[in-house]
Amino acid sequence: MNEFFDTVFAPSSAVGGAICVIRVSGGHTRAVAQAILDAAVCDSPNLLRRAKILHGGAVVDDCMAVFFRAPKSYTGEDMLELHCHGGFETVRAVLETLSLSGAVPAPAGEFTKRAFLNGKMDLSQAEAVMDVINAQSQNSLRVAVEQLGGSVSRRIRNAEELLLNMRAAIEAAIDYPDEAELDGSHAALLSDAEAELSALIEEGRSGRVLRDGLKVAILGRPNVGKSSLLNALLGQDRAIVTSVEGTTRDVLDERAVLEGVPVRLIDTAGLRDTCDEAERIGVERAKNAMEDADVLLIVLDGSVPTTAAEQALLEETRGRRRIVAANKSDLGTVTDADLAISCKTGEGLETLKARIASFAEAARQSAVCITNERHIRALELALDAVRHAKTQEEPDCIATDVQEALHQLGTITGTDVDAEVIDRIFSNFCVGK
Ligand SMILES: Nc1nc2c(ncn2[C@@H]2O[C@H](COP(=O)(O)OP(=O)(O)OP(=O)(O)O)[C@@H](O)[C@H]2O)c(=O)[nH]1
Ligand SMILES: [Mg+2]
Repeated sequence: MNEFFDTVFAPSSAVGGAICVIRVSGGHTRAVAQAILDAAVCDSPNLLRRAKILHGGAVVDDCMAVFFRAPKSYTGEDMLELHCHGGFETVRAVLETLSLSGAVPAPAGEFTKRAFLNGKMDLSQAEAVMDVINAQSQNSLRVAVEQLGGSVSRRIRNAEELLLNMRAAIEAAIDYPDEAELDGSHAALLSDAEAELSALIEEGRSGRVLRDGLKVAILGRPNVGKSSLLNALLGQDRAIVTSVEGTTRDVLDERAVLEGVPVRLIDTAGLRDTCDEAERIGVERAKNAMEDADVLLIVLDGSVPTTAAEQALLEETRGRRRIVAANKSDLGTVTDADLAISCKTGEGLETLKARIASFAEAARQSAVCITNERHIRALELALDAVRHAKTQEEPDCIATDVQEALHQLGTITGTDVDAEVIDRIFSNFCVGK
């Protein structure tokens, strides 16, 4: 039993639909197909054929099956896809049959991991697979599909070439100190690499918004209507609303799409000094959410004058990207704010949505390509190394820094990455992908 350790299987579509696709991949795929199918599907690769899945002579399911011959498959290995009936019991029986044939269940992300390890795609493309599946808006889907096509590696190629040229020049200077000297043109190469990396990081910061959503923290003193606003923006009653001050204690983090922009709306506990333990922790969390947010949505009760604490909050957040909204306009407006709104009548809410979405405009308009936090971090480390290289005199020291920058770029595409990092990335995938 389980003698085909290299050959794995997993359902690749949700169980419970009309049809479930179960994938098998690995060196013993043919043997598995022969053991469980009544038709010789491996004799005609890439052709979907009707076949019965058999177990001990009994028919488990009547399905469609297709064989892909290595290396012309998703994983680069021999692969079998079974399109069987999607009912829970059928899928369970087919998986059991596969298990008894000697194949083993695939861990999360195993198929895409094998595709990466077999050179079918680079690491940034493999990561884009999950971004395609998880895309929250048309824009993030478009970018993820481009990344799946290799846009990230194309985008960093320029920086990589500048660094490779730099490395060649330094190596020449080290090997032939009499003939090759490091001159101004080498310093210029480093400056060009610095500019290129800075631009990529800037792009990534706005691109991250497309992928992970614009983080909008809703802040204000108790009872101004923060939770009411969250519900109004979501179009559903998610947060508890009462007339009691201090209703919200925990941080609520909800996804929405406003005017095509994926947004994470974060409702927080009303900011005030309090002796209540749970509420105090809530206020602490609200402050953390404020630090972390891309945009602050500060809610005032527009029907009454602002308090000293609100004035302090407005002062404290002056330099931040923010919208100040005076709620309860249905009760009259006595305070000055960017916008008067009412969660009760809906006044100003459409304008508010448009204002929130406009903060992601840069990401929507420009041809963003880098969106992944891991990639942005690697670019930042590469930039640190290049900046460090600029302060160095000795060719050896410059060479070390340039090599470090190249290494960081290599972690993005996966040409230069630890097994541990690879495992961590694929463990976030779903089973069957
Ligand atoms: N008239 C009027 N009442 C509102 C409006 N928005 C919210 N309220 C009321 O204000 C009270 C407080 O609303 P919440 O949404 O719970 O306020 P909050 O800011 O989340 O309060 P905490 O969670 O305690 O910080 C409730 O009674 C709401 O019905 C509005 O636009 N107009
Ligand atoms: Mg609340």
